[in-house]
Amino acid sequence: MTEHLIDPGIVEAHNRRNGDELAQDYEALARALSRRGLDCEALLARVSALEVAVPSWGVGTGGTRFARFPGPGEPADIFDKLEDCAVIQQLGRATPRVSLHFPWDDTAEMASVKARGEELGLGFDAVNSNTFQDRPGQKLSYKFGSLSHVDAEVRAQAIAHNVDCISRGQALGARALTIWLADGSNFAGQSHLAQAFERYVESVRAIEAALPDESWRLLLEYKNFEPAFYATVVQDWGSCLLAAQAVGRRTRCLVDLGHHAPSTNIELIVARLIAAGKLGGFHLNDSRFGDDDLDAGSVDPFRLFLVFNELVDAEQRGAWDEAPALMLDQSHNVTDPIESLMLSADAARRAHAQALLVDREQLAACQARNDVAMAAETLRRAYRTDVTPLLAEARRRIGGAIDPVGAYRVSNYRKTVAARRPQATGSGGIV
Ligand code: LRH
Ligand code: MN
Ligand code: MN
Repeated sequence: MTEHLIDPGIVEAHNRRNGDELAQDYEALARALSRRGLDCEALLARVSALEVAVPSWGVGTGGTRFARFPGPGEPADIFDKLEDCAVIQQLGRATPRVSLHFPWDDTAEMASVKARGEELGLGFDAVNSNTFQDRPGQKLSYKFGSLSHVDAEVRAQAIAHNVDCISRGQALGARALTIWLADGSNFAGQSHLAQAFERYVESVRAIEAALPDESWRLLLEYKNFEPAFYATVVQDWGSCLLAAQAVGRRTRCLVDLGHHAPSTNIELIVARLIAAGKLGGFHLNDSRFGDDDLDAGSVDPFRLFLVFNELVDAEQRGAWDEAPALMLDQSHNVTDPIESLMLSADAARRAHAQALLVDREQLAACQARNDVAMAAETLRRAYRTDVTPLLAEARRRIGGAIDPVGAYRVSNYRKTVAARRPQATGSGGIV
């Protein structure tokens, strides 16, 4: 029996209040879709199956390198974080797994973390290593790099940390390790560009060799800049793909949407990685300038749709051996993280639903006869469809809230936890 942190009676009352309106809207959508030859119920089943993991660090208030303004009732440890993640799942029903980050989350025994997750109805997604910060008492510093460091001893320390993350992941029932590498240089000449990459690949090979079995995945993130401002070791999908291909079958690329220059065509990168058989996963978020980590779909929902359009197309063509893992990776600096994460999971499902609505036969026919206007309009027609009732009905049917943020506000959850969790101070950056 899952322990619900929000009284199910509150959710039921909220759904009763909004139920009639939803029923009418859902029926109208079903009628409109059926005129287009689409079965709303079949679509609902597909949409309900889409799951997005939540990062443990996402439920804390984020920050910039200038300041952090923590809200009331911030989670103080991994158990508090799990509770907030459970609320997101209870109301939104799209986020059944949590992704942990070490050492941020290694303050407790993994067995008790797993047990608490089970009580709350949560599983565990990819674990994340951290060699971009030095932890207190750490023998060697990562100031000049970690997996690509010039000193073999530092590399060995960073490899050992990643291997430790894998065993923590095993204890949690996770099946993937994600590595985001901050290594790079701030000055031309500071680092040998080719050799740094070779050292990185060699280190990742050692980590892949430590994966427990064939089902495990090693997901490599790339990022165009920051914290290194002259050159980053794994700066783009090209370097990431080279690394994944050099390392082995279980190593794949992870596309964090925020890790690209503003005008980059991300859906094209997605198509290329699928073609190479190396698309392992996503960190969903949105951005206007750089790695802004804004809520998924909040700046450019059309781009999110185009990314999902590639995924649905690849799935329908049977173009991959397994679907990429989806996770949110955002920094909530000015919103309640629980609200942002619920809205972002909804944005992912919305983009997925819209992508499922694309008339692919018509699109292929337009492409074949170079009917550019109608090809573009075929995509836009799917994108313009308001699937809000479908997303709400999918939640309602399995006990979630028709309007997750509305129900959350009525529940007073934040106020309740603020009364027992210590108020966090504003110092420090991310969780
Ligand atoms: C840094 C970053 C990256 C990781 C996360 C832990 O850019 O946001 O995306 O996934 O830190
Ligand atoms: Mn990321
Ligand atoms: Mn990032």
